[in-house]
Amino acid sequence: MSYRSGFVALVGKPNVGKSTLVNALVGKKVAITSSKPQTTRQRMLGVLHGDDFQAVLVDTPGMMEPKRKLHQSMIGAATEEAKQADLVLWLVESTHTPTSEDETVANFVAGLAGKQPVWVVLTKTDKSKEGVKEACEALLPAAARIFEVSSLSGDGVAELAAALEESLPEGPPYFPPHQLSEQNDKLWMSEVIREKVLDLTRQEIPHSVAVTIEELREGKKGPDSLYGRAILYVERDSQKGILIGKDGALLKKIGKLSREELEKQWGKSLFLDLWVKVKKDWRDREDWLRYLGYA
Ligand SMILES: Nc1nc2c(ncn2[C@@H]2O[C@H](COP(=O)(O)OP(=O)(O)O)[C@@H](O)[C@H]2O)c(=O)[nH]1
Ligand SMILES: [Mg+2]
Repeated sequence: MSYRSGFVALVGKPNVGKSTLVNALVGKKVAITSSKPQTTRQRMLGVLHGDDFQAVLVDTPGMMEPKRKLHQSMIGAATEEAKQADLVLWLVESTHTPTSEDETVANFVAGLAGKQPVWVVLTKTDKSKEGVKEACEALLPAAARIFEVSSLSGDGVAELAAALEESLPEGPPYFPPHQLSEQNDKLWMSEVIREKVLDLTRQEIPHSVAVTIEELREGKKGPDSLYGRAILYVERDSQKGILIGKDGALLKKIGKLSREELEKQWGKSLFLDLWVKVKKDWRDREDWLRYLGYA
């Protein structure tokens, strides 16, 4: 039998469950997720392996109205990935009737539909609302197929994976058998820390934080230990105070949760050194977006 493979881009408005679905399809956490919109800032890959089959899942930032330079590069990343993919999955929440944001994505996707297959995926079916499916069909009449999944319960995930396996074109394996993502350790570490910030903070703080890893090396306790030093950049002095918290409590908690998750994944002990710095309005600064890997 010939080998099948391809790039599958997941697109949709923020918070519809793109990253959670990538993790569910891959069977391992390869992308961070949170209840806050705009969690994913750059392309993340997850690899779904089968017999003589490989789907490279491209998790993209949510498409929304660009208010900052950061958003422009996020949207740019999502649209570029979609255009280059072999197949596009357009995700819509089954929990709400489509909004104007969904319509914006629908218009973009409609432009692609003539060139590459686009499937609609209704997400979060564990909480779905009636009539949403029909409303989606009205948005994109040309949609070839509609799938329904819950990444939380797992319902429909295997069916979607099987459909990908049937539909992707003949092609080469892009990644070796056991590789599930392409994120290197430093990028993954910065993402895990950012996920904890997203979980533990509110309002503008989650969106104002960027994380860089300044050092990641063997720790003092030998080959089974790691030492990592990260900087959490915020946009204003007031945000720095909030992120550190009273007597450093919040920063400690961010460090503890990040360390525990990374230690479990890597099977090594980790000493994690976190610093908070202010970089005024970095989200609107081209040079900083580049430095942080977002542009
Ligand atoms: N109930 C339910 N919640 C989900 C499901 N998939 C994702 N979520 C939640 O929706 C939120 C956004 O998910 P995320 O994957 O980060 O969305 P993204 O912005 O599209 O990547 C998170 O709080 C997830 O836990 C699902 O199948 N069911
Ligand atoms: Mg995401």
